[in-house]
Amino acid sequence: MKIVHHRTSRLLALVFGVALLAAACGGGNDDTAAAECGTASTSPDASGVLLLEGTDDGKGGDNCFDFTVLELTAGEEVTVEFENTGLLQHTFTVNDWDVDTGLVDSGDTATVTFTVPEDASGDVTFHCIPHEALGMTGTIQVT
Ligand SMILES: [Cu+2]
Repeated sequence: MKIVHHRTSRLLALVFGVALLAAACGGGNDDTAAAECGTASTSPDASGVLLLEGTDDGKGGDNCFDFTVLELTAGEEVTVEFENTGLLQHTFTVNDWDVDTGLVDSGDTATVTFTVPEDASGDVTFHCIPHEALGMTGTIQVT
């Protein structure tokens, strides 16, 4: 049995190409296109500001949040400063709470302020609108 080693540059080109194709088609479930975004968590500072980035995954993909778990408290006011340090346009969007930055260009920062609903609990999903299908999603853990 022959073992094939992918050359890094070829693999990166493939991942990027598939990502573009999937984004253009608005879908795609090819596992090779899914970003590996990690599981880092964060929470707002004492003044309610939460810094979040739309960024790359360090492996050639461009469709990650730098934190994929946000720890929020029911009833608290949160200001998300969403910086796009990636290459493509990204959003920070919480459908359940009508929160959306709109498309943010590479290098730009968008700020959105919202109040976590008093009756919220458990896990709420956030995502980037253009790249949800590529795994650019995260979880808000409400306590
Ligand atoms: Cu995105």
